[in-house]
Order: sequence, then structure tokens, then C-alpha cells
Amino acid sequence: MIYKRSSALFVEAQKVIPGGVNSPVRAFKAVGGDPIFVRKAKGAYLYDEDGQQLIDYINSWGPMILGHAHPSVVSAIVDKAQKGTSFGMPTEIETDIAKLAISMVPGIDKIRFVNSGTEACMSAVRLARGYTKRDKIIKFAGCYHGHSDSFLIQAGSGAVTFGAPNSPGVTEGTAKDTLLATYNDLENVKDIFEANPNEIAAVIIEPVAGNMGCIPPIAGFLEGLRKLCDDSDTLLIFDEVMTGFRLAKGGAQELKGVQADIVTFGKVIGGGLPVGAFAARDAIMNHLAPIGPVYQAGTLSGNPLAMAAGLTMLTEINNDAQLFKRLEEKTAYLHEGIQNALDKHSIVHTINRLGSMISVHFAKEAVVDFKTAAKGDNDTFKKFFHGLLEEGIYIAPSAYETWFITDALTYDDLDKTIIAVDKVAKQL
Ligand code: KE4
Repeated sequence: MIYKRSSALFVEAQKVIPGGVNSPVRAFKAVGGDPIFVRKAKGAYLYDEDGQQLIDYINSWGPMILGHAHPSVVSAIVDKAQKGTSFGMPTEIETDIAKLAISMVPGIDKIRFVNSGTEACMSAVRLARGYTKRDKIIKFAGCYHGHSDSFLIQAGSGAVTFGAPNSPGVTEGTAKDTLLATYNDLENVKDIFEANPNEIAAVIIEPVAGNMGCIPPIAGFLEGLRKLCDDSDTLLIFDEVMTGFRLAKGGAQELKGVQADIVTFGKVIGGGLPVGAFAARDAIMNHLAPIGPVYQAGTLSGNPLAMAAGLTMLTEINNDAQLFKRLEEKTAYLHEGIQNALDKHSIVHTINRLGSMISVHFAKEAVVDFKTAAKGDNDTFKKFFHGLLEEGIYIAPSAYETWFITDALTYDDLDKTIIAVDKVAKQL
């Protein structure tokens, strides 16, 4: 593979954008080398600025679950753009996508649209604090809920990739209200509740973690959190920015049969345009301005163009009864192929998978939380990443991320990927 033009563009970008990127995880800091610049994408394939085709396992970190430049999504955006892109006034399409999302997701009566997953999670925490009149929240080490101050305490994703879990700029005052728990450790959460009686506004969690690699909840964990929250009048917030509309129509709530009090969304719900959202039952959502005291706002929230992309995406998903079965089968096929290839070359590894989320960890023991995820061998991961890239396979440039399977992937693409893994494993 050659990266002449990507590297030249990276030099230019770094002159005017910090690190040459608008989001740190894109900068390849965790794997080394220059990031690849994309010229265009279609279906399961990226075409980089050196004219090379790559099979894409990031899919914009989740949104492109049906593949890049999906025809109906593109035409919905084009049609809408010709009627004006933003008014700062209510439009009918916002009601349409709200009704559809509410019909797909269990236990929500109302939804508010924002512009990113960060904004959705930040607003959900403010709403929970306003509703309960309490200050403290519990988050889990390795979970990432966006870059709002309250969350940059042992966050996952890019924040942990840099090994600087607590970001400068987050004040002591803010940090003291964020209590840190261990994922999949119910006893630890119970201890935190006991140490902070009646002080905890919310527990926020990725119901299936995706920002320390993919880490599913162990049996009973989510149910246990639900009970702890009920017993303390604490709200349970499911951050489904990654899992929403990806693990099932109704996301992790449907798949795991556990009902959160507030659910946040991003990625898929925007169909590739900037959309986040948070939703809950009436009793909670009616606390939001303009009908309630909790303030939250946004110039481009509910933007008609983004709503057109999101509504088309959700409609496609809602109407395709076989989508999640196909995604599950393709991911299982890939899982088995990768496992066999790595085993054949005696590469110590463990693979975590749930639905269309999968991650490869070069670790001996099971990866069930941030600590065990951090035991993965990063040097091996770097070689794995670049080896696959050389074979035209683009996976997340960090061991703390998840691969996102898109329905546009064919079994031929999966076979090519498995063959590439075999070739790379031989060199590891
Ligand atoms: P955004 O603000 O990046 O739209 O969403 C933040 C967020 C919230 N919750 C979860 C579970 C998330 O995974 C994310 C964002 N995910 C990362 C990738 N793991 C976004 C990639 C990036 O930071 O560029």
C-alpha cells in the first residue's frame, strides 16, 4: 500500500488543525504512522486519497450500519437540502423521526434530538440531576460517554488510548461528583451506593461496552444495576450511542431485557449526519425546558438535513426484519475465521463479540473490564493493525475500540479479511 497523498495531506492538515484531525482517535497515535485520508466510500469500501480500496470495519465508528452512501439515505439528504438546510424553527420531519424512534425503543415516551453522542449523554446527566435533585453520578472505568467534563474520568476510547484518562481542564469540583466503578462488578457498585446513601443521581453505563474493545455485561449485571437504582431512587442511564439501533431495533434494552430510565443515542440514529438524542418516560422528559426547569438547547438540534438522513436510516432498519440476523451471522462467521487463523499460528488472543460488535484482544485472560482490557499486548495489536492495513483491511486504530460490522459486507469480503488475518498472524 502507498500513502503518498494521505501523508502529504496530513502534513497540510497539521498546519491548521491540532494534530491534523478533528477527533484524536483518527490520528493513529495508538498504532503509529500517518492517518489515511478518505476520498470517498461506497457500501463496505473506503477509497483513500491514493486511490486504494479498503474494506471498512469502522464505518464512521458505527453509523454506517447499512454501508456507506446508502442510496435512500443519500437521496433523502439531497432532496431535503434543496428545500433549505436549517431554519431554527420546528419542522414536521422531527416529529416523524421522534415517533419512529419511540416505536422502536422500549420504555420511552419522548425524545430530544441534539448534535452528538456527547451532547446526548451530557444532557441526560443534567436531566437526571435536575429530576433527582442529587449531584453524584457513577460511571465505569473504560466506558466512554463523550468528552463532557463529567465523563473524562477514566474514560475509554481515545481518552484511554492516550493513557491520560483524566484530562487537564476537568476541575476538581466536577471530578468529585463522578464516582468510578468497575464494569461487570456488581459488589463494587453496591459498595459505592452504600458509601454515598441517597446522593447518587444516576448510574451511566454502556450496556454493552464498546470503548475498551467490546465487553458484554456478564449475566445479572445489568439486572443488578436496575435493582440498585430502584432501591436508591437513582436513575439508570443506558448510553446506547453505539448499541442503539445496532444490537437490535430496540438496542441493548431489547436484547438484554433491562429497562433504563434514560437512554441516549448517536451514530446510527443520524444516518451519518451529526445527530444525538436522549429519551425517557414522560415523568422525566417533562422536566426539560421549555416545559420544565432543566435547560438544554441547540441551534442545529433537529436539523432537517440530519433528520432526513436519520429518518431514512431508521426506516430502512425498521422495515428489514432480517437485518440483525444477517449482521449476527456475518459477525459470527468473521469471529470463527479470525479465531481459527490466530489459533493456527498460536497467537495468544481472546475475541469478544455481541451482535455486530466484535473486538480482538491480544491477552491471555478473558477481557471483562478496563483492567483486563488494558492487559492486551499493544505491540502485537500495532503489528496486527498495520499488517491488516497492508492487506487492504481497515480496522479501528486502537485496541480500545470495537469493529463495526456493516450489512454491506459480503461473505467474500469476510473471507478476504480472514485470509488477511491468517497472513498477518504468520508474521506476528
Ligand atoms: P460523539 O460525541 O463522539 O458523537 O459520541 C460520544 C460517545 C458516547 N457514547 C459512546 C458509547 C460512544 O462510543 C461515543 C463515541 N464513540 C467514539 C468511538 N469509540 C467516537 C470516535 C471519536 O471519538 O472520534
